Amino acid sequence: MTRTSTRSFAVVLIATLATLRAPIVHAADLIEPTLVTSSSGVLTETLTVEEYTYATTTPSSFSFKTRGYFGSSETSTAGQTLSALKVGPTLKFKAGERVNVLLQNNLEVNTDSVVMNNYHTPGTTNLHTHGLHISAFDPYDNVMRKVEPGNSHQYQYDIITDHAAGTHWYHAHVHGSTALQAGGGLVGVLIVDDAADEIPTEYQSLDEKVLMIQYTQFADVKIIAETAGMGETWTSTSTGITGGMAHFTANGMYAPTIKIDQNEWTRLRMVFMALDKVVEFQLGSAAAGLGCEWKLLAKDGVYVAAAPRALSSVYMAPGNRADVLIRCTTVGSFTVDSVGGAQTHIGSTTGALNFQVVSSASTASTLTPFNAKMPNYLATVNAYSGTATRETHSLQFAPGGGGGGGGGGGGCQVNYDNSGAAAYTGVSLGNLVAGTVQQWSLQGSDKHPFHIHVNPYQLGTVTDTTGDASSYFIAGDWHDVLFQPAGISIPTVYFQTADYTGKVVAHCHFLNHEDKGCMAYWEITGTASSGIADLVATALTNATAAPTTTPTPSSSDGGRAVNAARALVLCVLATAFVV
Ligand SMILES: [Cu+2]
Repeated sequence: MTRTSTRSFAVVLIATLATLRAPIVHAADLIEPTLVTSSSGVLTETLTVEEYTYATTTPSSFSFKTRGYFGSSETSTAGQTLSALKVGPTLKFKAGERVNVLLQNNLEVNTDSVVMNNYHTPGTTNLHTHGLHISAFDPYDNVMRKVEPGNSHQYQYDIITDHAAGTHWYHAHVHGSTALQAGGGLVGVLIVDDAADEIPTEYQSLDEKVLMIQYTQFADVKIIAETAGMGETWTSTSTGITGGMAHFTANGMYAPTIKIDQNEWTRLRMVFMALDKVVEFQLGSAAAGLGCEWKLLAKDGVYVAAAPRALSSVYMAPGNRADVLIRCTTVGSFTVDSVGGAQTHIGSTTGALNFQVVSSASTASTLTPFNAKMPNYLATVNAYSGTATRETHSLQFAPGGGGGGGGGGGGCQVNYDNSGAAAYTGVSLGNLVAGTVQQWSLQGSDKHPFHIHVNPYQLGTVTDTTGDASSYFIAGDWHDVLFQPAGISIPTVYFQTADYTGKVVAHCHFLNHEDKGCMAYWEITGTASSGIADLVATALTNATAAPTTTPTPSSSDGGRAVNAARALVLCVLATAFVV
């Protein structure tokens, strides 16, 4: 394994015997999480879940006990005090490779017991690979798996040979402790690296920065810990935490300076996490004077068609990713701001992200628009008219279930196929047959972000009345989290049940709502195949030409065959599902 550990995560240790006041950090430069990459086709890493205390003086002064992922090359800071939130190592690998992650749970022993659809067992954890198109069976992305305090679990992910390149992330996902753990900082970034023939080489060589953007709602996380009867153990509530302390961090740092080179495009791999807030980012007022522009490259780890696309606002709900290209022609500083709005929840924040354009001898150049290579499972399905079976379903996030930080109102329940809204029961809501077109109508995704595991979905018709000519949401885009901002309507999404059988989990990605019962799952049944016969891969093309209508056959499916065989075996071996 190769590591870029020379830039180990530069959290500043504060002597625990000294005062709790952390050193004031004036515009520290952004530091990226430790990068762990694959070598000879294999990535091996241990993620240890450890407690630490985050102590900051900006934007307000407080300390907060929380939890983070520590990689095997990082110094354990268990029990220490840090001036930045600890973000897990970035795991970067390619399609066709094997990823081994040993999850070591060093959390405190639980003092409570499971209470269905309420916050419970804060010490129990697991790992979800949000956005990866992989099996939900052990040892893959089985979010029903529980890793108890003091225990470990070996995950192994064989990434199929035609897995699309993209930006994804990982986080804890035990129903009942997800909001506390992921909302408290148990997050890290996953990158499926570009294949040589996936996007133009001019894009592969761009500078890029990982931006794990968290809007941490400390007071709400505290209340969740108190609900589980472990407020003091989990968050040191005696230090006093109020709602006004919620703030943005980038890679765990408050308001770091993100340096980009003048005249050069930089790729930002943005991942957003908050408990139950969404954000609309726009370039701040200083950007225009510096000749700054940004363009959209990918959403939720899938390249948009005719990339890069003109961009005004970046809309992100918890769990969303946005790969954005940014360039300025003049040296100086500018911000990316969170703008207010009826449904953006996070109010106006100038300087959610802070950039500095550094002098460079480069001259500005243009980028050639392209349509990325797309694998079978991402073949256009939203206008499918072939002979494959079409299953039509509806999913409504209906009010109910509580779910505010303190368990108050504002939550949701899943109403599937008009069966009546109900909280999660731990029972499958039905079967989805492998190799079918899934056409799902969504309701309530203007209040609750819709997330589904295993297969991302393609947007159907989009109605955008916001007046944003570049519209962030266009029919045909792929998402795995969808929150409709005010003025935008996306009633139907599509996907094909390709490559995998087994559980497919869907939930509101306001994770406090999920813990409170706004979650469901289905079983994909039948025989896993590479997908619907007439929905097949397309090659990289220049976007000035129409996307090819005579798709290129997909490459070797060795990885898929291995996965399918493994899934069948593991299906038999899988442990019984227990809530
Ligand atoms: Cu919700």
